Order: sequence, then structure tokens, then C-alpha cells
Amino acid sequence: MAAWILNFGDKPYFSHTAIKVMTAMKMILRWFPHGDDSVTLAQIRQIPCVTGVATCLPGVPVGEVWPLAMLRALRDEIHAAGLEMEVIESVNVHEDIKKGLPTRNQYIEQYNQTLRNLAAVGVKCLCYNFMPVMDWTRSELAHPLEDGSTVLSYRHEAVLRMNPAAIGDALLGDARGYSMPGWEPERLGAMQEDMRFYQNVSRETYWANLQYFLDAVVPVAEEAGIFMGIHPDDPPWPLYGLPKVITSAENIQTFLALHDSPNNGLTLCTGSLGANAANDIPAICRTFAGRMPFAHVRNIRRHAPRDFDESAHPSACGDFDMYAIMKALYEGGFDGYIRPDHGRMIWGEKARPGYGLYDRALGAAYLLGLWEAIGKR
Ligand code: CS2
Ligand code: MN
Repeated sequence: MAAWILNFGDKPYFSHTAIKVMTAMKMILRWFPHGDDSVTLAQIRQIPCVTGVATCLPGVPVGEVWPLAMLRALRDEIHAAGLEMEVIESVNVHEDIKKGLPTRNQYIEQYNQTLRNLAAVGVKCLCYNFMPVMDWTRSELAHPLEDGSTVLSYRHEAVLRMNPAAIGDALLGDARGYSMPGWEPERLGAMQEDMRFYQNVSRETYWANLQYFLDAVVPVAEEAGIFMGIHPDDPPWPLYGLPKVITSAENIQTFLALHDSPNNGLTLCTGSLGANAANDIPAICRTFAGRMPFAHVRNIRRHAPRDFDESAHPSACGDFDMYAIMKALYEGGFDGYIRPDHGRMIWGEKARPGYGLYDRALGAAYLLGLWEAIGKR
């Protein structure tokens, strides 16, 4: 475990706890089991150099222990297809934990048991988020681009005009029958009440609730050998008066310091953090690469400070310099898992919005090409 020092703004950022997840980066793809995905493991196996999947047990209600027998069966299915199951995305955090209710202790214990069960089937990295009420937000799931493809898009005014439950209904209606992670039907039912609850929760209290969670789960993750990576808030700006935490380099630094452990890290999501043009993604990669077990790398095109479309992965197709991002990860010593993130829907594919095979395969190949070229300079 290397000690490392990096400059963060004018303050040096020092940590004894840079992680060593693996000896080399691994390219993976997100995949949903139990028939909840149009993409097969056999197809993923044929994308050059993709070694595994980030997956989940979508049927287990939020807060309950993920059963060992189901995890074993899932691992065996993935291994039989010639792929690894080293990354889980996501074990969602029960709303009572985020709200700081007395009942949180029981859900935290169950979270810890899930961590132990994940370790028992060889999982090394866990992606989760701490967004109140809703996971990611978009105004449209099939926004047409000039090339005839469709993408997820976000228009701030349109989002403000809709109430969150209506967004949930609209998103599920456009999801072709696939589950939309983060917009589970049980969440939608409780949404109005949850929204009201958070109007009286300050950011300070919310940070304290996050710290309480970390203090309870990170020691278990350490024992289990699991690297946890929190996913940034998507989009990274205030919405509906809800507290937001993982939105900027400063907040990432605050978060990592809440519980300083190699097992308490960040899932980089370029598309989430980068929606705010003030976030310098290559700088964030250089600064925190040692605390990132997992990276979601995709591109977006901004149309206004708070309006954007997701785009194809190459730099030329969006606002990000993907070479600079991958170079910063490489030079920062990143040795975790990378996946292409949401892709366009192309070539007539009918898949879960954002999670088709074709454009994500193009994304993986492009990112691997950049990585190889950077390594050979
Ligand atoms: C998002 C999230 O990164 C993504 O693909 O769409 O659903 C993400 O998986 C979660 O926020 C991670 O917990
Ligand atoms: Mn992401």
C-alpha cells in the first residue's frame, strides 16, 4: 500500500491509504441477470479484452441481505460464460440510513451481512450511491441525435416542471419493460413522502448520516477485502431541495476524509461529475486515482450550463477530452475496474435505455485503445 501525495488546488492532498486493487486495470461491462437484460453474457465475452461484468441481484428489496445461495448461482452462471464477477453495482442503501432514522442500525447490519456474502463469492469492488430519494435523473430516455441514434438527455427546466414521481413513471414507461436501476417501483411509491422529509434535512445532517454509515460498514469492507466506491450524484447540482453530497472535487475530498481507509473510495463517473463544466475531470482523476476502485467513463455534450445529452464515447462526439481523462487515470496509477457507461441506442437495437450492447462495445474498444496507446508512449 503506497503512501502518496498530490496537489489539490493549493492544498496538498495526502493519504496513507492509496489503494492497490489489482496490478492492472480491468475492462468490464454492466449486466443485469435473471432475464432483465437484452444483452447476453456470451455477447459480452466476445467484446475484445472485456474480462467481467458489474452486476446485481435486482430482485432483492432494498435493505435486505443478498442471499448467499443466489449470489453463488449468479457467480457460477457468469463464470460458466468465461467472465468474472468481481464488481457489484449497486447494493442500494436503504432510505432510513440516508434519513438517519433509528431503524438505520438494522439496515446497516443487513448491509454488512451482504458485504460478507459478496466477499464469499469473490467480489472485490462495490459501487453504491448516497443520493436521497432518487438515483440519476433525466428528462428523456430516447432523445434523437443527428446521426439517427437515441440517447438519454437532461433538460433542467423540463426536470423542474415534472415532479419526481412523474419522472419515474415516464422513465419506466420508456424503459421497454426492463427495470431501471434506481427507479424501482417501491421507491416511486414512497417518493412524495421522502421528498417532504428531506426538505428539513440540512446538508450537515446528511453528511453526518453518510459518516455514520461509513463508520459502520467500512471496517466490515476492510475485513471482507471489498473496495467500496461511492457513485457521484447525477446530476451534480441541487434538485427539488434535496441534499447533494458527491458533486465536486472539494466534496470528494471531504467524503474520503470522513472515513480514511483504502476500502472507502470513489466510483469515478465522468458523465455525472462532468455535467457541471466547473468540474475538471482530468484533475479529479489525477488527484484521486489512488482512491478509485472503479470508473464509469463516458462522454456528454452540454447545450447550456444545466442541459446535456449523453453522446458516443470519443472526444470528438462530446465535450470531454477522453484522452486527457484516460491519461490522468493512467498516470495517477489507476488499477481498478473501468466500464464504458451509458451508450447510444444504435443499429436498431432494442435494449434498456443506456445499456445496449453495440455502443457500449464501441466505447470499451475505444477506451482500451486509448489505454494501450497511453501505455506505449
Ligand atoms: C447510473 C446509476 O452510473 C450509472 O449507470 O445510471 O444507476 C449508478 O449505477 C448508480 O447510481 C450507482 O449506485
Ligand atoms: Mn455512472
